[in-house]
Parts: sequence; structure tokens; C-alpha cells
Amino acid sequence: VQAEEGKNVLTEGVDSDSKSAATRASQLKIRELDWDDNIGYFIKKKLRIWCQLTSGFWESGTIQSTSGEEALVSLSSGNVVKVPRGELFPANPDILDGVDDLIQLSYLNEPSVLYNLRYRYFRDKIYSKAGPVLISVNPFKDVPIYGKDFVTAYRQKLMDSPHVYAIADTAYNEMMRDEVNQSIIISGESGAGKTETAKIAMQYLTALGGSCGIECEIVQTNYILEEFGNAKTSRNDNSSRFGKLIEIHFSSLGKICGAKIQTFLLEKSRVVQLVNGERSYHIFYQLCAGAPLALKERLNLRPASEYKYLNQSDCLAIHGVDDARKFHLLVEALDIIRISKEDQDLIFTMLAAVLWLGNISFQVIDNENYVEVLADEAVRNAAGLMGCSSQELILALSTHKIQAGRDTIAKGLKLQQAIDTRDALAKFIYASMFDWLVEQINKSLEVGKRRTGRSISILDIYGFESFQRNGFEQFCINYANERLQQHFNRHLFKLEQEDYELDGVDWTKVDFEDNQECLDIFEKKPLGLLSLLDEESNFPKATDLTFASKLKEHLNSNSCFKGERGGAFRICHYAGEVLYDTNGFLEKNRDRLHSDSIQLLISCSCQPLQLFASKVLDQSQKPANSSCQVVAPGPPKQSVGTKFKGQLFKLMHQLENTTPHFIRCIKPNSKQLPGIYEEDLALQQLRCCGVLEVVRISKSGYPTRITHQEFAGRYGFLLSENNVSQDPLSISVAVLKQFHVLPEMYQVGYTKLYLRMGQVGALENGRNQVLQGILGIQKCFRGQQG
Ligand code: AD9
Ligand code: MG
Repeated sequence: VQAEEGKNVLTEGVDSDSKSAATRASQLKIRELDWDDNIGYFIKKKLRIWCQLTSGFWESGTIQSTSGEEALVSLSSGNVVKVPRGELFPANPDILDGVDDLIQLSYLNEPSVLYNLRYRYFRDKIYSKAGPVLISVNPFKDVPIYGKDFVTAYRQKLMDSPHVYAIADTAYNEMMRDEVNQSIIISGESGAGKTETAKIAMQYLTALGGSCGIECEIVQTNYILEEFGNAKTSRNDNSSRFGKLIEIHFSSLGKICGAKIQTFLLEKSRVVQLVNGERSYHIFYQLCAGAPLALKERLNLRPASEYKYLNQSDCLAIHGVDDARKFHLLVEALDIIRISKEDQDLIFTMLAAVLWLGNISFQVIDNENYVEVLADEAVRNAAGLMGCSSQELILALSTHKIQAGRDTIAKGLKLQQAIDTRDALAKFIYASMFDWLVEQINKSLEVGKRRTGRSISILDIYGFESFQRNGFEQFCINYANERLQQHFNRHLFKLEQEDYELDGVDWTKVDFEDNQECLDIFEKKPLGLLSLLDEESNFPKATDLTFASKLKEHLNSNSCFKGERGGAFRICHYAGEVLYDTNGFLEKNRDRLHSDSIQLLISCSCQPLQLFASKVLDQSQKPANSSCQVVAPGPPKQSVGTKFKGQLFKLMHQLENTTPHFIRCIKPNSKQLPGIYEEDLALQQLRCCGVLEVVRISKSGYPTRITHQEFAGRYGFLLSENNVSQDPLSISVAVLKQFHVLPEMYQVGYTKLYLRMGQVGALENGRNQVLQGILGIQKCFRGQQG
């Protein structure tokens, strides 16, 4: 992932218009130097370098001297330190401080990239480009760069600095011009600003729509989904706990005419289990705080602090957020997108049922830990809201029916089994309700007669995650990111390929790395991670540990996999190695709802609950892999992993039919505060989101591209013999021959020359020598005249 430092990574075409010839000349010179051979040059000219200190941080300075592998560096702080040469990186000249596009930097090493982003961040320039990718650094404060005037400025091309608006504008224009669907793919870690960025992109697109019809509805759906699918976590007060793709459709006049939302992998466990300091989904607290009296009475609602699912984490409020007010806004939003009052009522009823389920407790009745349900108000309220009798609910939560010959007998449950049954039911109701809500929203936003080629999809999905402990969730998230990274690589490759092909260059000589091997380890059948996980999940006696040893048995020879002691294993992802702990994998992958619970729901008078349960039944009767799009989660025969894989395949298929635009969000600090830039945190994200990879990809072909004219103009005068031919192409080829540039080091396109890394260096040296000679003669001449 790391960019090779000190090498040319520029695409000549990118910056040639924006820089003066003089700047370009000096850039060319610096960028073509080979760092290791040219430390001497940096010493002589006292050029800035970056020096990595033992603390891991970089500081700028100048090299005083070198001796063997060590260098004496005078730091900008005034200190002088001795460091290994390997810890030094060339810095860019001041003139390049804060360039809009990282690709304009002469040196694309990590400290230079970090410095450039930091430089911009402290000047509220939160957006930058890395070639085709937009980088967004979360300001954690309002920056006055949005709104009507800015939309107009970007629309009319009065502004061209990097911005989400510029990306949305390009997508819109390409869609209108080519009638090709577009996508804006936003990634980054939790709290980096993905959801805000997605909203900003939508703000731009909806502003183009003019009047506030469907545009307003789309904005409201964002709001609704956030209240049901976002929660306060330790990383973000408004963290999306699901992935989202919103597909916005346009009419032939370029106005929004409809939209469709798809969601991915809602974090269900949050409904029943919270980490200290975090909250469950916003909607629960809003309902408890803001429901009107009549509704409160009907649902027997109490304050959030009285519900176990909510009070277990000692965190009930978010600083600066008024949950009651938010409830009113939510109801308004539901009204705007025409969710009927009856349906709203059903939603609130199910939410209250979940809360009351959480308050149901069990009493151990013997020394084997078998339990009875405490028949208290929690049971009565939950049953009442679900539309079943207390007795039915009690039975479903404390016994499982099993088949004994021809008879069905009820077997009691032990404490943990009963708790798991109750929690599985609560999770199922919430997740099904979430999917149902998305379905209702989609009905409301439905596009009449849809035409392909006129849509922009915005993907807001969790970025790569690597924590100290990584479980099943990280496993799925990182798998998704591996897929997206492949999409990203292939797209960049395609862009390059198109450029080469258009210019008649043989692109088969360009190598690009792919992460197919890592994807294979997830997807291969029957011996990939997901297949092995399913196999173990279906095997009654299997445990997380037997799963881990199965992985080791079958995958240890794969270079992307390393079995570790106990239940752990490592995967070498494109963004780095991640250590996974298999603890909980099988249960989370199965995510089953016991058939007694399904039967209970079928018998409930609350209509949606019946519907959710019957969907599960329908699905379990189909072959396991044919029904990945059924809405109800946790069907007995389709695992979470397999369902997610199906969703991802569908997503990738959709994205492959679009022209993608990539936005990488960076979180500058973990405090969620403005004005703090933690370098190590930013660097880790730059590595994970592949910003340096973009550079590597653009370097792996022929990174220097110069038009024949430009090349001939710059170097033609170096030809030793007068070239009879005056056409730029012949002059260029003659220059290359004279400087012994090997044929495999360049290609000649119709309009440009394509050179491998470092090839312009020799030419530049020759040019400088000649120029210095000429300058010397001129000085001498003037001297004589004087
Ligand atoms: V998560 O993966 O859903 O946990 P996101 O979506 O990446 O995360 P989010 O968009 O929710 O992060 O941003 C976090 C917070 O950063 C927001 O609540 C804002 O307070 C803040 N933020 C993000 N982007 C901007 C911005 N462009 N301007 C101002 C911003 N504040
Ligand atoms: Mg988010």
C-alpha cells in the first residue's frame, strides 16, 4: 500500500495546464531524482526532507551530512538528530504546499501526503483529490462551503476546487451526456463523515431538481433511516449501523423522478446488547421521550431508563440532542413520505414490544438451571403489543417443542437458552421492522416507468475495520471492502486502459495487482471461509473452535491466511493484516429464530409480525442459496454470511453497470473535535482506504505522459545533429534514441509519449547541463559587454 518514495508518480497531463512552465520544470527536476542516489543533492541545496523520529512522527528538516547508513539531520524544531537514511523522505518544495490534487506532488511519500492534507485541513480546505478520487477530511464543525450559492457556483463551473458538489456535478453531467448510470461510492471508517458526505451529494442532486417534491421526500428518508438505523457509539454519536445504497432516478429533463433504497447488514445485536457508553438505535429513546400521552398510554411506555435493553450501558442521552423533539420531526418525516398513520402506529407498537420483551426475566427453578418466565407486567405488555396471550409468549420463551416419534413434547429451557430465545425474538422483530420500513419507503419513492441510464447511486458503507478484537461483524465488513477495493482497482485499471487504448498504446504491457486471491479465500467453494463457516454452522456439534481448526486444516497453505493459536486466524487484506477471533462466529452466522418463536409470531394479531414470520417460513422451504433477497432476516437455512455474499454480488453487479466516482472520508481525530489532526490516525486510514494504492496503480504503468509537442519543445534542442524533420513525433523519438532510453521504457501514443518511472531524469540532467552551459556563456558575454 505504501507509496514508493521519491519516485515520479505524476501523470503529466494532470498538472500541465495548472502550473507555469517554470514550476513544471523544477518539479520535473525534483521528481525525477532517485532519492537514494540524490541525498547528496538535497544536502548541497539544503532541500527540505521529512525525518521519521523514534516517536513515529515526522518532522521536517535538512540533512547536514551522511555517514554510511546514517544521516545527521537538522530538524525544523532546532534539534539535530542522527537517524538511519531509511527514515528520511524527500519533502516537496514549498510551492507545492497544499496542492489541490496529491498527484501534483513531486514526492508522494506518506509524510508528504499527510502534510498536504493537514495543510489544507487547517485552512478549512477539507476536500482534496488523489487523482480520480476525492478525499474528504471531516472538519467536525460547520464549514461555510455548502448551500445554494455553492451549488450554483459548481454548476456553472465558477468554482473548481475539490468538493463533493464537483463530484456530484460530474456524475450528473456524465449521466445526462452519455445516458450511463453513475455511482458515488463513499467509504471510510466510523465517524469519518460518509453519511454526511452522502447527504451533501444528495443535497446537490436534489438542488438541481428545483421544486420540492420527490427531492424533499428523499431528504426525509435519510432522516428516517438514521433514526432507525443509527446509534451513538464510542466513535460517532450518530453512527450508521447498516450499509446503504440509494439509487436516484432522473427524468429525461434531468429532474429527480424517483429513488430506491437498499440496506445491508443492520447490526442487530445492538437491539439487545450494548457496550458501556453506547446507545441502542435512536428511535427507542425518541419514542420514550417524545410519544404523545395517548400513545404512551396505549403502549404502556416508560422512560428509557426503565428498559433493560436501553439502560444496560449507562448512556441514555446524547450531548446536545433533544430526543423528544426528534420524535416530532420523525413523525413529520413519516407523514411527508406518506407512511400511513396506521403503519406508523404499528411501527411504534413493535418498538414498544421489543422494549418490553427486554424486560422479561426468568427465574431458575432447579439446580440444572431450567427456568420459568416471571409472569409480570413485562410479559403482559409484550404479549399485548404483539397480539398474543401471555401464556403463549411464556411458553415460547421457556420451552422448545421437539418431535419424539409421533408426539410433540415441550422441553424446558435453561437460563441462557431462554435469554437467547427472548433476545433472538427481539432482534428479529426489530430487523424485520427495519426492512419493512425500507420497503414502505421504497413504495413511496417508487419511480414510475424506469429508464436505465439515468440514475445516480450513492453508496454509504462501512469502511475497512481492524480493531484489537475483530469478530464476525468485522469479518463481513472487511469482506465487503475487499470486494469494493477490487471494483476500485479494476475501475482505475480501466481508466488507464482507456487512456492507453485511445492513444494507441499497447496496454497489455501494464501490470496491475489484483486482490482476487484474498477474495477467493472468502468465496471459494467448498473450501473458502464462507463455505466452511456454513458447513460448521449446519453441523450440530460444531463449535467456534472446531470452525477455527477446520480453517487451519484447509486454508493454511494459502498465502492470505494464517491460522493462529486457539480460535484465532489472520487474513492479509489489501489494507493490512487483520486478526479475527472466531468466538461467536457460528451463532452469528446461523442467526436462527427457533421454530417455536416463528409459530408464536404467526399466531400474533399484530399483522406485520405475522408477515415477517411467514416470510421466514417461505424462505426456509426454498433451496438455501436461491433466495438471497427475501426481506426477513435470519431464515433457518440461509446463513448471514451467505445472505450477505448474495447481497454483495448483487451490489457489485449493479455498480459494475455504472460509472463510479470514489470518495474516501478521513477522520482527523478520534475526539470528534475540530482543529485536531492526529497524524497516525490519518495515516492508518490513508493506508486502509487505498489512497496510496491509487498512486501505486497510476505508477505501475507509464506514469509520465507528455504530448509530442511538449516533449519536442522541451528536449528537442538537445539533439546533437540538426533534425531534418520538424514534426514533434520524429524529434521526440530522435531524442529518446540519443539518450539511449530503452524501447521497453517508453511507448509512443498518437498524441503523447508514455514513459516508465524515472525515465525523464536522464533527459532532465542533460537539459540542465546544457542550460547551465548556455547561462554561463550568456553571463560571460554580458560581462564582456559590461
Ligand atoms: V459511521 O461509519 O456511520 O459511524 P460516518 O457515516 O462515516 O460514520 P458521519 O457522516 O456520521 O460519519 O459523520 C460524523 C460526524 O462528523 C457528523 O455527525 C458531523 O458532526 C461531522 N461531520 C462529518 N462530515 C462533516 C462535514 N462535511 N461538515 C461538518 C461533518 N461536519
Ligand atoms: Mg454513517
